[in-house]
Amino acid sequence: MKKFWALFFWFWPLVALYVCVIAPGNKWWFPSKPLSTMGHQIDGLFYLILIIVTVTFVGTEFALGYALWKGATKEPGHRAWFSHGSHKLEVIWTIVPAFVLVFISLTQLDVLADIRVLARFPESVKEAPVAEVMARQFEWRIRYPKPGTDLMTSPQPGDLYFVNEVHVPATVPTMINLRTQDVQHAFFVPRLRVKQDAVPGLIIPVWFEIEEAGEYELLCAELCGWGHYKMKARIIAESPEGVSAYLTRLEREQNEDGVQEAETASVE
Ligand SMILES: [Cu+2]
Repeated sequence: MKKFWALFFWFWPLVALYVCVIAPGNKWWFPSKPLSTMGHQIDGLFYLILIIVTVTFVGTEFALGYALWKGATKEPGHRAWFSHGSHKLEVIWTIVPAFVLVFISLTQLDVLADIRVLARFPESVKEAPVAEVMARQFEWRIRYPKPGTDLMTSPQPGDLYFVNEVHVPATVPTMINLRTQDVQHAFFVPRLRVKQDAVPGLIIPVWFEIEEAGEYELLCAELCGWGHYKMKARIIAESPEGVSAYLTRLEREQNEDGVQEAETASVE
C-alpha cells in the first residue's frame, strides 16, 4: 500500500505533462490561432510560463513520489529521520523562484511596452484613432469622426455613431480610444488577444493590427453589473475601402430625415 502512494504521486505529473503537450494542438488554451501581430508574442509568453509551471510541477511531484518510494522500501524497523528545517534548502527555494519571477518579468517588459506605451505605438496610428469606443452598462457605443476629419476628444457635429459594431481596417495598425461612461469595463477581443480595462475618467488608446479580414467578437471582461454577460459587440475588419464605404453609408443613414422622399411623393 505504501508503494501505491508513491506510484500515485508519480502518475499525476505524467498526466499533467501529457495534457500540456497535447493541449495546444487541441486548442484547449486559446479559441483560435492569434490573429493580431502582438497576439503571437502574447501566446509566446503564455507558453513560456506554461513550460516553467509544468517543469516545476512535474519536478516537485516526482520529488514527492521519490520521498514516498524511499520511505516505502525501507527495511521494517528502520527509524525515520526527523528534521527541524534546513536553512540551506529554504534559501535555495526562495532564491530560485525569485530568479524565475525576475526572468519572466524582464522577458515580458518589451511586449507590454509595445502594447501599452504610447511612445512605442506604430507611427501611423499614434495621432489617428479611427474611432472612440465608449463602454456603458451594457453596450458598446462607437463614435467615428465625420469623414475627412480627425477624431476629437469631445463629440463634434457630423460625427457618426453606431452601437455594438466597430468597423476597422484589416492588415494595418489601427488605434481606437477606449472610454467608459459609467463603471469600469474591459475591452476584450479573444481572437486578437487584446484586453484593456476601460477606466472612468480616462481615455485609453488601444492599438492592434488584425491579420485577417473578418468578424471578431468583442466582449466585456470586467464584471460590470447585472447585464455584464450580454455586453457583446462585433469588430468587422475589412479593407480600408470597405471601411470608408461603410462610413459613407452610415453618414447617409444618419442624415436621412425623410424630407427627400416626401417632396418626391408630392411631385408625383
Ligand atoms: Cu462591462
